[in-house]
Amino acid sequence: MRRICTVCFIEREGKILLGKKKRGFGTGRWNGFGGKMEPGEEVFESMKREAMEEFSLELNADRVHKVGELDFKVLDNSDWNEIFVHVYYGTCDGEAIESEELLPGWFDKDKIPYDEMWVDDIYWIPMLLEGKKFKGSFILTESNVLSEWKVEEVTSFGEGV
Ligand code: 6OG
Repeated sequence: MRRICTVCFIEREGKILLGKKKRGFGTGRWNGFGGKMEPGEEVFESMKREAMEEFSLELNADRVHKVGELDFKVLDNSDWNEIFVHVYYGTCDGEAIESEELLPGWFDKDKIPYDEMWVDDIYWIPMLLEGKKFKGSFILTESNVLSEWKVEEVTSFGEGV
């Protein structure tokens, strides 16, 4: 199965907004907000929907920008899943409000809780925080063990996924 997802990181006053996943895939881990794209959705439209559903935040297309593409192969309950993730970074107004899916938390850039996140994050979040664009590919298990990874800095992204 191949899922196409979004993930978005909001910065405000030097802090980064993360969400602790309360249910479903990745429960208990901090991550940006986002999720699986619905059929027929554009990338930004999908992320805007997730921002509203998960944090009651209104995203503005001028204030968040694509910074990364990540390709995962995840061994999950003895099945290999492929996950492609569009990564966005930017800012927005409004208060992030807890939902059934996510608990919000604001973190200093030098205190990102990598040990409570997906194991791949430490290889690309520092690039995001430095304003770089990147592409990464990872092989890992749902129990968060990484077996192969590669991340490279890029200047742009091609069309399509
Ligand atoms: P739902 O399936 O709950 O969305 N995501 C990952 N993020 C990181 N950092 N590492 C991974 O390694 C990931 N796999 C998925 C994409 C899942 C959310 O989690 C992200 C989505 O934002 C395997 O709808």
